[in-house]
Amino acid sequence: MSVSGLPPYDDANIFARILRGEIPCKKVAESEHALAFRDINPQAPVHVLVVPKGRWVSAADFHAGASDAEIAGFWRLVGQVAKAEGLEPRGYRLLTNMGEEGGQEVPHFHVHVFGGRRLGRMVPATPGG
Ligand code: DGP
Repeated sequence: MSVSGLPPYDDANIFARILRGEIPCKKVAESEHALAFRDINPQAPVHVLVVPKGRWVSAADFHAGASDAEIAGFWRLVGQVAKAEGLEPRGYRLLTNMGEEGGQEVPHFHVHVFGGRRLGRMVPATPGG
């Protein structure tokens, strides 16, 4: 499924295990194509992860290979979570990390939804900061 250059999808990654119900999560919302749950190590008062149910590693991988219905279903749930968590119109941030330089820990494509306070700078000013 991965576009060239990516390692193969790892079915043992933690989000795959959450999707299979092998590991519990604090579920926020679910649709046919995506699951939203609270981050185990929240960085803001609201910190929700939204993951597609398919086996995708990165944003490029997901958007190149997933069906239009999967892509629409995923982003619709992201928006629904922001609204349901009371972040819209207040404000919030969406973020996706990819690969080593992007600081991705879990190799299953996901979007972080942060909110509930002023979030400050977009990216730390210093490398690794
Ligand atoms: P990233 O660096 O974008 O790959 O972030 C992965 C996030 O996943 C990180 O903020 C911590 C979170 N996380 C890791 N393991 C678990 C887990 O078992 N459950 C939950 N809910 N979140 C997890």
